[in-house]
Amino acid sequence: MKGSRRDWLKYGALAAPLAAVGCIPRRPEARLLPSLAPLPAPFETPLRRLPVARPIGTEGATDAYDFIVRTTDARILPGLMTPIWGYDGIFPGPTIEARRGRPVSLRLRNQLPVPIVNHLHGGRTPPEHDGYPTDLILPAGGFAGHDHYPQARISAGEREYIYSNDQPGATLWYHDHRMDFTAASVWRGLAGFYILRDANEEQMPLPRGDREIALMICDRSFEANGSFRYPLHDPLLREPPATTDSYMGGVLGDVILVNGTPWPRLEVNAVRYRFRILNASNARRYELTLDPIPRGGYSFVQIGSDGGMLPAPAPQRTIRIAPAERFDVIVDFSQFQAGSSVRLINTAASGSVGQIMRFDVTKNSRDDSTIPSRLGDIPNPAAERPVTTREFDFSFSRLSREWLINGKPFDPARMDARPKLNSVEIWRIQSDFSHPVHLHLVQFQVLEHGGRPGPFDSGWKDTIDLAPGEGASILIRFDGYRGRYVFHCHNLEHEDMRMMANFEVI
Ligand SMILES: [Cu+2]
Repeated sequence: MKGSRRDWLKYGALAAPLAAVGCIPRRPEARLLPSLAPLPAPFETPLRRLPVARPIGTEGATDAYDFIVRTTDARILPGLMTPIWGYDGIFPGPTIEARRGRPVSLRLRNQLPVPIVNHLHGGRTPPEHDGYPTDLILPAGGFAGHDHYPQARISAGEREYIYSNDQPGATLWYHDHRMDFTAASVWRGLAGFYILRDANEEQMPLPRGDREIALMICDRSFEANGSFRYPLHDPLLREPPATTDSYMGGVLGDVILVNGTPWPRLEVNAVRYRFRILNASNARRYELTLDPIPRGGYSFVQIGSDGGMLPAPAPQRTIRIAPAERFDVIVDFSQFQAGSSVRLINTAASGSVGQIMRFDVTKNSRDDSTIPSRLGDIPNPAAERPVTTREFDFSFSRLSREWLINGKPFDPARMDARPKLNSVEIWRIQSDFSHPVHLHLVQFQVLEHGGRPGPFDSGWKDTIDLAPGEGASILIRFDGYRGRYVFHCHNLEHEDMRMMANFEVI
């Protein structure tokens, strides 16, 4: 990494004066795409509880689901209709509730006009079911666009995914992963929760039932007619690239949706609630806190992260959440007066995107929930024996105008790492810019993030957000399955613009 870091500094030194005289374009920042429709007033619409999918059947110990992926009109803005792409025709998609040790079979029937690929984010999934970007499900009605990639595995119209659920309980999510087009497909609605439960968590006296709520936060922009606004290069999403060149740094919306509703409100009793927070945005990061912050100084007690329970609860004044990350938190509304309102705000931005939703504390109530002092079992990283250290540099190429890993654009035909099954490795990742780095198959532990342990890095992670110029070391055990997987930046525009690479567990 030292060599490439020096190279980067050298290029940086060269590029700065050249960029100043206009010879070399600058590294593209994520950009706001303003809505053309009037923005709705915040806190008028109640938060939607996301519907839980019902299995269509049970074969042995497997729960089977069958979703039609199709276009429908959703009512998101007042008085306007928004055409969405939805799993079973809804956005967010139906929540899948799974149990550890009990596999799920998910059949997707593609009635969209474009190919789809499904990835269970955070899942330890066999490679053929992981949603490799070129494992396309073509539209049932046929497809006239780009579907030829090296080593692509094509299904016509529909296919089944098997999720083994052989991992600790966690807040996972499923979303589209189509090669070159993930950003636009997710923006249109292809994302849903996948809640994996286990016995350890179920015996804890945490808030449950209607006091355990999944919150999918994402930003979107709207055309004047209410449809989602996105800077498409090809309006039909048939030929790459999907996103216009001027937005290759990432697309930011000006409307915050929580569970598909702009700036909703939720009535709560003055007791503890559990929120499973997911940032499903393409490129936006949030720094979340309550306004007002309770007198004790902590908005949240974090109990879990991407891959499940933390070892112990962690009080947090704010939480920084990058695209694809999850935070499992407890909010104790008994710290507020009945009759008062508390906003969930985003201190990383101002204006419309500086607020998320509002809680209206209605009345006092009995609370028999508690937060256990010990939560999950996380092995001590010092006891692991890593067999190798690999280095990956995430940076922008001014010459090719692509987002690259170790100087190379994604190539399905090239293998970038071959870790051995059941081995432990350290990956040292380095960034030129803001990149939320995600590995498929594994949950890892963060050894060091910007030279020290980060405030949000304890527990199991599958996504780690690097700030500009920042590095991190992560400890990974490659258990589960042999086969080919990807790792990539989860800024979805960066991912589509090639910031992705392969590893094969051998
Ligand atoms: Cu990135």
